[in-house]
Amino acid sequence: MLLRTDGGGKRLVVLTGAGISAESGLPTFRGDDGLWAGHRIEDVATPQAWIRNPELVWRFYQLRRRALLRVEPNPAHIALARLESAISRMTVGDAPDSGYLEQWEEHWESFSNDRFVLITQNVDDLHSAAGSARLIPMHGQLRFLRCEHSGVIIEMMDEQHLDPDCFILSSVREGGLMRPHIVWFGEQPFGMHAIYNALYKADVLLVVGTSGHVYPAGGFVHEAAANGARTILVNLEAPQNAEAFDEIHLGPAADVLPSLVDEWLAELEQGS
Ligand code: BJW
Repeated sequence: MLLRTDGGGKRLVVLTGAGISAESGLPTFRGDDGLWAGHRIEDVATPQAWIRNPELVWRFYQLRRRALLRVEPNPAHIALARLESAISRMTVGDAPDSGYLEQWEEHWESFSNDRFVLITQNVDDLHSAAGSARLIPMHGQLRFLRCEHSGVIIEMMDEQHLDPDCFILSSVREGGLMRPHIVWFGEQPFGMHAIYNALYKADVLLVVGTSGHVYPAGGFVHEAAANGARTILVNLEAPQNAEAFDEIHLGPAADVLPSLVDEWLAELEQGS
């Protein structure tokens, strides 16, 4: 039984990447039609790029922020939300909608002992839209901007916030800017304490739609396996860290994941 032991429930940690949002119409990073086509990664996703050419970086992220307005969760996001509501026992508060990073870190810590934690590398918010609550968006969120001087994080998705040709000024220091609330290469991902805490306690790690190219997320499967977790992958093709998984299901996540979740939930119900 995947999610049940004689003594009670097992702990499930899920890690998702760009592949889970592919069928919602968002391109992955390293596919043929990947986001980086037309942009060298170091031109848009590093703090150095922001300093060197803020107009280019701003435009790149403003177009992606605008694209959020026309995408919806697909059956894979919805399957994970169903799984969470079936197995989570603890109550969890709402994520902050503005404030400082510490407030989010506190929120993520509050559910790292739960039976379900969803870690996503995605910045698109489709998991929240599907109803996932125990969610750690480790690479940031497109719908927020962050003041580069004070660090305050604000949701800014109104029409006047989405202009690719117009920066939003920081209210703290003259000439300062609001930057994308995104983890760029060389920056520390968010929620790492809550993430490692969850990984060390995981009985099962389910990984969906990620190439394993980017660290630290590419190493989570090794961390969880070293602590005895069963490791399961759902991906379109075998990624570079495929040998680390106990079980692999190849195919589009929106096709594969809903039936796997149905199977696991049926097993749980039979056992209860
Ligand atoms: C489907 C599908 C379908 C398609 N269904 N599947 C040398 C060695 C090791 C590490 C390093 C190194 N040199 C530098 C580093 C560190 C660096 C790094 O990893 N670099 C690598 C390039 C080598 N990492 C960092 O700098 C990170 N920070 C860090 O390490 O800080 C130190 C620290 C760590 C921990 C504690 C304390 C300190 C920061 C990484 C930031 C990543 N940022 C990005 C961009 C920002 C967000 C944005 O603009 O959107 O995040 S990069 C980009 O890659 C994005 C993604 O979240 C991330 C992962 O990509 P993902 O999701 O895997 O997408 P793809 O496209 O690669 O794969 C999609 C997969 O889906 C494929 O396998 C498809 O087959 C599959 N698929 N359709 C199912 N329908």
